[in-house]
Amino acid sequence: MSRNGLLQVRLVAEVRQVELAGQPIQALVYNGEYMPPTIRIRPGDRLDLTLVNKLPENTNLHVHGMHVSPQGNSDDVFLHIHPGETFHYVYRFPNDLDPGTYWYHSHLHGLSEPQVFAGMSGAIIVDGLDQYLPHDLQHVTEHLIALKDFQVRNGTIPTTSIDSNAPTTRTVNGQLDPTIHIRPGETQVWRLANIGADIFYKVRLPGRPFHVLAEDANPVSTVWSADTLVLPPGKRYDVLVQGGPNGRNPLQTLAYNQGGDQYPQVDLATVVSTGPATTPATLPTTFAPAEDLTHAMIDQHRTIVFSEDDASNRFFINGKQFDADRVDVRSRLGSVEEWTVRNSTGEQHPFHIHVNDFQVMSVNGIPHHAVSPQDTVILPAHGQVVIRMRFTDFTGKFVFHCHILNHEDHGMMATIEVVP
Ligand SMILES: [Cu+2]
Repeated sequence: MSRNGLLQVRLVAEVRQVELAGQPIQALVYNGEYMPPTIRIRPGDRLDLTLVNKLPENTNLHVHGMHVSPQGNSDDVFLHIHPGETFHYVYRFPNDLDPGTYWYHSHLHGLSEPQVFAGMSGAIIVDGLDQYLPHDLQHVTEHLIALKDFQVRNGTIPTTSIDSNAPTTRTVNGQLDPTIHIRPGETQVWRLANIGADIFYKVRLPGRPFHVLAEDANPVSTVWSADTLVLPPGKRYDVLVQGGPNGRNPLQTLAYNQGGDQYPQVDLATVVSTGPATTPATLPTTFAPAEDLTHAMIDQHRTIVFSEDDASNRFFINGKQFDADRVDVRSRLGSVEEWTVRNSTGEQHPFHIHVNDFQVMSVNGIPHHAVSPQDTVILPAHGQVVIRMRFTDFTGKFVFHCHILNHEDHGMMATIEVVP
């Protein structure tokens, strides 16, 4: 928790033995923990983050979803922090930073999948969603539900030849099937976040719909409800959940076909509804102000194509593999662009861009009436998504990429430079 607008955090990246699902496993972790500290800040805060690299390889850090400068010692994923090196990040978050759930993780191209898969990711919560909630729902009990999966090979989480389609163990906050308590009729805030490397979740709590307050830490203009929420890697939803009748209810991830991988149904956690029943609160409908780019003047149209070559395990954006020294897209500060992002492959890819959020306008030609911006969207197999975004506040070079980190490491990332 920040004090007087400043939060100081120290993260030590190292190889450590941790206990996962009751067994000792070698992992790559921050501060000795598979589920490292949750960073909690407010809009306008400064975060001074010291990253100590005790790994035998390079690493770096990305604050996913943050509207913050990509330059200097801020959110620059082109940095290489070498073994033995200590680096001081300083993030100056704007006063209008959106409240909700974000996350941090290693973003070193070529090593992002193994480092995140072996444990190097954690959650960030920006306070302030309460301001949009009715008075009786402010300061209700909240639960972070951070989703990660792990596999074990010879007592170690594998960092080479990771098979995202192999049997895997799904965890919630680093725990196997933890218990979440709620009273019958009680309303809670749940912060769902997929902070894993490669796999998707399709989350359901039978009979208890999720009422979405924010998508990718963007508060919605109108609260929407869903029985299931699909979270590709990188995705977050802040939701309201109301407790069901006394008893136990599994929080599940349902079977999901990503097009390449097939994920089975698994129970993630056990929700225990217990205690005196309360009358469920009336849920909000209209929520927060959200910018709508539907009628914006478009300064630039672009087409972006995601493709892959299965035989060589290479992945491309506009026919090219990632090159940190190349600028693929140059955009003007303050301009609004419309991108048609096409997926020419037979599997889904979650498109993600740093620094600025985007508004989804259509999916496969069907208009999408967005109630909030987002920073991660699934590109359907052999399909396309049209997005609009405004490049505000920050100049500099950053990236957009597929958030299946295996694909990102193998080339499915490109650079964008926002210029004055
Ligand atoms: Cu991909």
